[in-house]
Amino acid sequence: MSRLIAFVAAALLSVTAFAGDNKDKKDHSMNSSAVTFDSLDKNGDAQLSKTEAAADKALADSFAAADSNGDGYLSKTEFTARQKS
Ligand SMILES: [Ca+2]
Ligand SMILES: [Ca+2]
Repeated sequence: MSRLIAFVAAALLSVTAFAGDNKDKKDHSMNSSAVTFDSLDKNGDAQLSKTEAAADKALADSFAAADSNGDGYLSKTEFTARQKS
């Protein structure tokens, strides 16, 4: 009986650890990567509008916080500052 409990507990633990691990890896790769300012700036005006930022969900979610001067656009400086924080 206690062996069964130990087995179930171990199985649950490894499942949670695995899931947590996976999620972490995903988040890191999303933050560090692929999506660059230039690739998001579709119209090439050196500012990201909210529409352009919407292509990157993480950026869209933090758009207001990243727009430190509150003009409704992200400059390259604002975009870069957000990535560091
Ligand atoms: Ca733009
Ligand atoms: Ca701004």
